[in-house]
Amino acid sequence: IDKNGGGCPFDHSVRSLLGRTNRDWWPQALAVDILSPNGPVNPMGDDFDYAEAFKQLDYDALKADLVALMTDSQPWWPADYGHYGPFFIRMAWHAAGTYRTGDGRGGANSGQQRFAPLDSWPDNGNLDKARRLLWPIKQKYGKHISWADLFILTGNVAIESMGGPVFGFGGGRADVYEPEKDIYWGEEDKWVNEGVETRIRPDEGYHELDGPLAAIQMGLIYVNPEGPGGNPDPLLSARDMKATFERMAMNHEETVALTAGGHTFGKAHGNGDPSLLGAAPAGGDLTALGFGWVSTHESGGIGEHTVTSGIEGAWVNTPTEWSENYFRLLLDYEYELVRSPAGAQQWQPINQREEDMAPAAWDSSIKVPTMMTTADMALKVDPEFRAISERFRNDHEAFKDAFARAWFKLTHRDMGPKVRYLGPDVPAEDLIWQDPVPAGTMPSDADVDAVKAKIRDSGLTVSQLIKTAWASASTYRKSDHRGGANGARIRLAPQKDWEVNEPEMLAKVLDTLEGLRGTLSMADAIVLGGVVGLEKAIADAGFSVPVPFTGGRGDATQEQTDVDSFAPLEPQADGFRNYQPKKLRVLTEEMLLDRASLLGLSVPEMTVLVGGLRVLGANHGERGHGHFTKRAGQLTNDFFVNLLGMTNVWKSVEGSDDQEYIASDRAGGHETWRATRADLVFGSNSELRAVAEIYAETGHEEKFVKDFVKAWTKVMNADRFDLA
Ligand code: HEB
Repeated sequence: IDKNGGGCPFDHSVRSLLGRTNRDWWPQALAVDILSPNGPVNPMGDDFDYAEAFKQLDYDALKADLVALMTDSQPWWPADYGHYGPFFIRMAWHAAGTYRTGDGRGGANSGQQRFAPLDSWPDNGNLDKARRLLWPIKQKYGKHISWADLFILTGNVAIESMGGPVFGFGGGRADVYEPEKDIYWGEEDKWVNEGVETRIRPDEGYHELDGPLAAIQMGLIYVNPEGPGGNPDPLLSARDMKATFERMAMNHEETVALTAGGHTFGKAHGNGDPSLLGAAPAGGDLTALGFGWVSTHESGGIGEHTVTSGIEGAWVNTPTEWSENYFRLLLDYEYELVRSPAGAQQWQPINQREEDMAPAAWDSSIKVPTMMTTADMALKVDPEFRAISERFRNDHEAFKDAFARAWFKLTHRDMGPKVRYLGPDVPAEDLIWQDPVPAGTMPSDADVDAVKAKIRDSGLTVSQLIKTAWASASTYRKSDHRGGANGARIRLAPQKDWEVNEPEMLAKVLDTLEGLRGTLSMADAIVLGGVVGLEKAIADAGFSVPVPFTGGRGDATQEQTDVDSFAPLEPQADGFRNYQPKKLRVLTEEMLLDRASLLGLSVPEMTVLVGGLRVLGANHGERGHGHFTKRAGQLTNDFFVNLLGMTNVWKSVEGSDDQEYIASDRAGGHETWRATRADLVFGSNSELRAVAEIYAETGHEEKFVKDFVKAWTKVMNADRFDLA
């Protein structure tokens, strides 16, 4: 959490894993989740297979309906210029734009824009109307199209319907039915429009965004259109755009292409008094049925009088057609700072020719000046952005291609490998950010058995085999479906050099496996090594529990691996391996919980894995923390038995800053064990203790082994989308 942003807007004390949550923002919100223990929230049930349902979708009919919807203006929310296209592009961009590389969370893949806090972020103003415009279509196609897919597909259709370039579309984003609970959006208790501080403040020593965050103020997708903290300085805005878009996996060229391409369409809304707007949806009136920002303006604050960002006007003279006008107007005119009717700071072309003015959104016979936000001005004023802008202006085909590709990446970045994409518009070209893995072949049982026998005789220890398999598979994160054992990227840069993976030991194990893997891929051999290690540990403990193995993984090459883009997957801490090189702002046990969450583990799965990994000797280095056993290498429940009994008295090791603990025998006083916070939490936290007790109970020795094998196998196969 430190690595991807050491700066923090407050102090350097411990912060909570989740920061400010929905309940903090809206204490009065209905606690629907008290029903969660009574059954799954998803009304489609566990058997529902979205991919299957999507395959039966009449995709062309849906697209045709979306095209028709673009110009079907509704009186309750009239379309600017008679075309909803720009509005829907903003909806799709904001659905995808919350993605951040640091933890892979955010993004479009579960349709979170429907839920708090996102539905009520100031930056998502009035997008509740966009979703409601789509409802008749969602209703019509039902289970065959998820909201999450519909947001993105609608954005694509909008671009296409206005003549813009589109690279492709992949479906496959299954909906969820409750807000994400595992995501950190920041600690601040004020929104951007309530004057919360901006997060990058080099003058005060805050050079970077905190943790995985990718927005500069609470409630923004990326940057404040009026400039950092409302300061209309285009150069500072450029600085923040670079920082935030990098965290969305976009380089500076992609950042320019996206912003310019997006603002080739539509307008900003600020023709009225923003103080007349009501609460955001999560705090909205019951009778508004989910609508927020209801205006008490005489006209109802729609059409001409809409207030969203507070900025007013179109960027170009042709806001519902793809064109070359954005860079032309940006670069050819000088701009002056003005205020919109809502009081927002924006930039207006000086001496604008009438033919370069935009039609009024509500009456095309009226001409109004165009505008640029401070963020747009960054593309003109910042020297690096300026060079890119000029190149794109002079080479429109290059701009088109860059926009189409960057949009595709923006909207698909969190979908994981291409095997997860569905539908007829999936582009054939492989893209490096998809982390391509060549298809593997399913090895025969005979081959698997032969390799197993060789691994058994190789001299590799249980600890080495388990560490290597864990290191390979545990990079997986369900947030953006990246990482995992498939591809065997553990043997490539950057993973092979990560400190958490103990590079020297790892290289030796991989070298040995390489020599005996026969027809198996390395990715399979690594996981099979884990199976062999586990089977030995189980047998040595006196049990006979089989360990399943499903081969068929492929091996990626270094060329198929973007070293920079894999860097954020490096664990800053891994409680499963008792790895934590330095104290972080988030507690060790919270980091463990976070990793378990990204691995998609339940509480019992996390618990049984930690207990098992400790006795198998999976700790980073030779640290004996949590190694509560005298029978090393046997898969026993000793971790739980020794943690929960009253034999030991624990205390913090002096000078360890509450990172290391030591136990002494209550009666004899001699040292017994050492531990970290990631060990002791299973005794101290009442919920974890309750589960730990199950694994310590007499009669549950074999259950422990079986549960461990199951959870282990789940991690090993977490990225096997090819099997589905
Ligand atoms: Fe944007 C709109 C800002 C990026 C697309 N934007 C907008 C607005 C603002 C902005 C302020 C207005 C709103 C209202 O309504 O009021 N953006 C911005 C910023 C940024 C951006 C600051 C960063 C730099 N965009 C972007 C992107 C995209 C976009 C990337 C895509 C691609 N937008 C857009 C659109 C629109 C907007 C399309 C229009 C909408 C309508 O028309 O409704």
